[in-house]
Amino acid sequence: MKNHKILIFSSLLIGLALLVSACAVAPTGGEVVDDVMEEDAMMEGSTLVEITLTTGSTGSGLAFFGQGGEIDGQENPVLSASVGDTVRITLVNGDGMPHDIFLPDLSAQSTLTTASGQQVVLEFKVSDAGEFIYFCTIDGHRAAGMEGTLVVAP
Ligand SMILES: [Cu+2]
Repeated sequence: MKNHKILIFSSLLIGLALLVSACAVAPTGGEVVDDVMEEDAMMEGSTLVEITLTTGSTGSGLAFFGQGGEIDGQENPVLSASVGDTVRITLVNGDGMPHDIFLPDLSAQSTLTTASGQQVVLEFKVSDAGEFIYFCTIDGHRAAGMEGTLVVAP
């Protein structure tokens, strides 16, 4: 009789242990689902690369100047992105002259900024690796120095 009680008690313990482990498995299952959803978001979404450039004079000419981040203060900075990124360039007019920014290889061109302090935003997605020229299309500005490169890493 005593052995029988122990057997029932043991069975109850085992049953309880199974229940607990079943519950413990559930959150892990949830995490797997989350991972799949995150992967989907990464495939559908795109990393946003935000770049701010300010127009100004160099003393001998004109240039785009990096504003903020690693390119801060750089004259016609090399811009960096990776394939699949969305690049958002904010062009701030720093000198009151008309300017824009144009990347002919990517068919991306901002509208004009014509007054000091006025900013325009150009956004485009990069789908190929390579080096792409950017410049200002206003007559004489590219020749005066307003030209740089966007490097898209594979
Ligand atoms: Cu210009």
